[in-house]
Amino acid sequence: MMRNEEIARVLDEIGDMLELGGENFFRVRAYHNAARAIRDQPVSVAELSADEIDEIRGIGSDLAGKITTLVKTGEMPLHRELSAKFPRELLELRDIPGLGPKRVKMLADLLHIHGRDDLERAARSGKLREIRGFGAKSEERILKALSKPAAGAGKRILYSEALAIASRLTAHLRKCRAIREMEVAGSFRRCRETIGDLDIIASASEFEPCMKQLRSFPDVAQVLGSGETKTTVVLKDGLQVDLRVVQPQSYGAALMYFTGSKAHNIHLRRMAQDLGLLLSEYGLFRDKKMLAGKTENEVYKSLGLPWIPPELREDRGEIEAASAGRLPTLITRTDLRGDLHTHSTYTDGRSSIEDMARRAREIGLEYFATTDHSRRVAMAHGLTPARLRDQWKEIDQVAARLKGISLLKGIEVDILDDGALDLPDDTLAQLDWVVASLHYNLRGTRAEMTRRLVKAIRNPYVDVIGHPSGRLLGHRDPVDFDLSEVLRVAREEGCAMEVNAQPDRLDLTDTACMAAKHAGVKLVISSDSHSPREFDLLDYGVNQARRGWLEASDVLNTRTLKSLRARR
Ligand code: DGT
Ligand code: CA
Ligand code: CA
Ligand code: ZN
Repeated sequence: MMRNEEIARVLDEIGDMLELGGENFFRVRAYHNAARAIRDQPVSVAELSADEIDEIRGIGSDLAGKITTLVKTGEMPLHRELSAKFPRELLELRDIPGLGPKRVKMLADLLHIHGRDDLERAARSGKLREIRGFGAKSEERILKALSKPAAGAGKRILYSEALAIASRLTAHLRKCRAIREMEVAGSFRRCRETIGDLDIIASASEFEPCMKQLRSFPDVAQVLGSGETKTTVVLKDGLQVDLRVVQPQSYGAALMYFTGSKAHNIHLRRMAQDLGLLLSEYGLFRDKKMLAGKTENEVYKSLGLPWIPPELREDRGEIEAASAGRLPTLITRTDLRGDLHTHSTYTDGRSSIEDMARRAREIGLEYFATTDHSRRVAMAHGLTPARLRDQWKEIDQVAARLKGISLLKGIEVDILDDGALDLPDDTLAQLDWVVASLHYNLRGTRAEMTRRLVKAIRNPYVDVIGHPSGRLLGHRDPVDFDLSEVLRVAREEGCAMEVNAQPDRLDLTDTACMAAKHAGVKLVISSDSHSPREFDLLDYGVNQARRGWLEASDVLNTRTLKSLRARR
């Protein structure tokens, strides 16, 4: 069964190869749009009928038929035809920074370059600079890129890692007195789970001092370029940072443009065109007259829209919702009243229940559940019913000592291979809160994994499925299961889905949150804390929930404890 990512990759390759062949822009874009639409699907496209694929926004009936063929046969005739014409080695040149399909085509046509070796030879012998649009600088840049292994290119870092770097970097930049306003834009501002590079936008009275300030950041390993309005550096850990400085009257427009996403920008620009206007990173213009640009608010307003939160700017319907006055009121961290997935020293947590409780109270939570592992998770000394009863005594003692926070007795019970749970029902029945999670044998078939999850959801004592996909960003692929079926049963059983806030989990994903909300399933944002400090991770879970269009009412742990209890 082909995964969505595999289907999308084939479509992207077709788009790129069509572009290599000089095909028109609209046809090229149709394939890239379709690839994106498929990546955004929370359900497996391979299981949809041609008619259902046709209904996906961004995919026409012609493409829907081709995708069905691809899924059925594992091949798409057009892809095969193009692959014969454009060898993989040539296609992969498009991934070299500064190239892209259009320029690769020029190199192939004019210099007969068909792979990395050809390209390196041409760059070394100074042949590249003879081509329009290339210079000595681009030869240098390309040689540098070629010196790194192709596979290492495009490595993304976790949002949490980017946040740590961005905080130090912006603190350094703010020392520059010329800077007036500044923000980290790009995927970082949209709070994507991983970040490719940092795009910083600033407005300033004088530009050069800002550039100098970035170049002097202690972690800079290399300055790739530094001009009047833009400086690009690579930090020691490999992360690239672009700083763009603009005039204050363009700050909002530049911030908007470089926040993206690209798809959001393209949609807005088309809207502007329909109004007879031009939208760019400099502002919104009618003929030569600037209508807006100083703030984002002003630009959106001039397009007839309310300001759109960056987390929504993915062209997943936010522009339509904004036009209709139906943007969601996104959940915020302060909406959370409790945390319903935490660990203690009884299993793999690093702190006592009391220390966890004190910290939870300190950050303003009204309640939290201790949900240690069940016995099967032997590596973490998972709890037997007897040890669980010991834990309840301790919880009662801590609760008696500590005022101002309510402690819930919970468990993170393992979902066994047949979908049964790792503790007997009469034990689960005595708990305040039951998280059920998959931890072992995650590589089952789609049907098996769906059946396992469905069976766990059917258990009347399960309140929420923990980190439902089991993925670890950059390390472990998600479990293959039928999300729409799981959501359908969860809705029936009143079982919630977790948004696990651990920065390498962020599970459910943003689009899966959207699907859950759409299916009428409630969410729970949980830190899965193993120490008091980790309650702070809740922020990342909230980010992910916001990207999934969630409002406070969609999330159970925004409720008071009384209303949460009434639900069971
Ligand atoms: P990343 O860095 O891969 O995590 O993702 P982004 O979204 O930060 O992408 P990046 O750094 O390539 O570009 C930053 C923003 O600049 C992007 O979100 C939208 C805007 N942008 C970049 N290229 C284009 C383009 O070709 N057209 C339009 N309309 N906007 C673009
Ligand atoms: Ca970026
Ligand atoms: Ca960038
Ligand atoms: Zn856990």
